Amino acid sequence: MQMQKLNQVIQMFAVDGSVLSAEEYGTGHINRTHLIEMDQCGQRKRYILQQINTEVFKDVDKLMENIIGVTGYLSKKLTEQGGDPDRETLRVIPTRNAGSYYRDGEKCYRMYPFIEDAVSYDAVKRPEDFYESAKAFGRFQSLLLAYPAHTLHETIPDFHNTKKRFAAFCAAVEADLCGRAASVQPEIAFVMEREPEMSVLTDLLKQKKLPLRVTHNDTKLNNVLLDRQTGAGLCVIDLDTVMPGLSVHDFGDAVRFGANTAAEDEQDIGKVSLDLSLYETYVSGYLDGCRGSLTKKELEMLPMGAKLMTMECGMRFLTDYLSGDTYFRIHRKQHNLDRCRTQFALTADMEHKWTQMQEIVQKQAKKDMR
Ligand code: ADP
Ligand code: GN1
Ligand code: MG
Repeated sequence: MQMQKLNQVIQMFAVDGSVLSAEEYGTGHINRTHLIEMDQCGQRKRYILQQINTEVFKDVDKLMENIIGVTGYLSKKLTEQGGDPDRETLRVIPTRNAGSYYRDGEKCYRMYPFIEDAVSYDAVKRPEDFYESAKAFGRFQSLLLAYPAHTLHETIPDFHNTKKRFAAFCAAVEADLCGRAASVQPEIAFVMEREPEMSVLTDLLKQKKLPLRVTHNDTKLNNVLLDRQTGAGLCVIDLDTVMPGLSVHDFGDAVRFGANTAAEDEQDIGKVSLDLSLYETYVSGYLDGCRGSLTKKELEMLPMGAKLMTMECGMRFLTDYLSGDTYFRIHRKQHNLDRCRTQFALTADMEHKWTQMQEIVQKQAKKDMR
């Protein structure tokens, strides 16, 4: 965004001072994030300014209503528990006329204070960090246990309905908008072979064997901030997809991203595998964060959550590749195809390590079963 435009947007928010610098920030695939530094009477203060992706989030009023509701609730809970709401939850900065975001034609912007002395990682460097991220996501879920879930809007309908994602994938293969289907036959076959599994978790939800909870739904490692000094899990961010959902999906999405021995877009598929030790680390941190709130069925289904989130994500990347790369931001040709291939390689490795994945959960859950 041009500096002049940025200045004009920032003017709309209830923040004082003048802009010292602004730079693109983070590696998210959906929104556009800027780190803004302002001078406030000689003091430097930093903010996050985000342009919300309105192609993905069609109803920004509802999206922001969710975020205001959840962050307000978390802030109260944290205060009650002696936490620090200024660092442990996001806070939406209102616009000058008390709105939760600023709309300029098709473009929508929101602002948060930048949480200082915190880090977020795109890959696990130390197992302790992964443990802390798991505990933070588990804690996030347990803090929201009593949140009135019915007041939350579905910001992306059927976001983790794997069965519907499969149907959307089949439609994209059929439409073959870019004529790419012929070149990805092995990937298409990989999905088709696994059709029967796609509905396992949604069926359990329908049968009320898995509880609907308030979940984050996008638990990538870089969506949690860790304290720079102590390394402790600090603040769960990227709250656009906080909706009623399944705990096993939150667990699974984090595992697919963080316990992969390669990056999500690695081009050398030989480098992709499930790191069982990191997987165990995540199980242990997540259970600690959830503080005994997971049911026996949820515990049993954690490995399935990991496998289906990996499968689903790969399928979504492939759907986007077939449809002309309109959803996920790409930085090179075939970026979505590379991403899809890592997810399918990881799914296959999980299938290979299935018994160990189950045994690890059983071992860690012994202290947790109820
Ligand atoms: P996206 O939806 O595009 O993934 P995020 O909300 O995750 O956007 O923000 C992108 C990155 O910006 C995060 O990974 C994190 O590093 C950083 N970030 C976002 N909000 C804050 C904040 N309030 N304080 C500090 N860093 C933040
Ligand atoms: C997107 O916004 P970001 O980069 O944290 C996507 C997730 C995918 C992820 C894959 C709203 O997350 O569902 O798992 O990319 N978010 C949305 O990296 O679709
Ligand atoms: Mg993010």
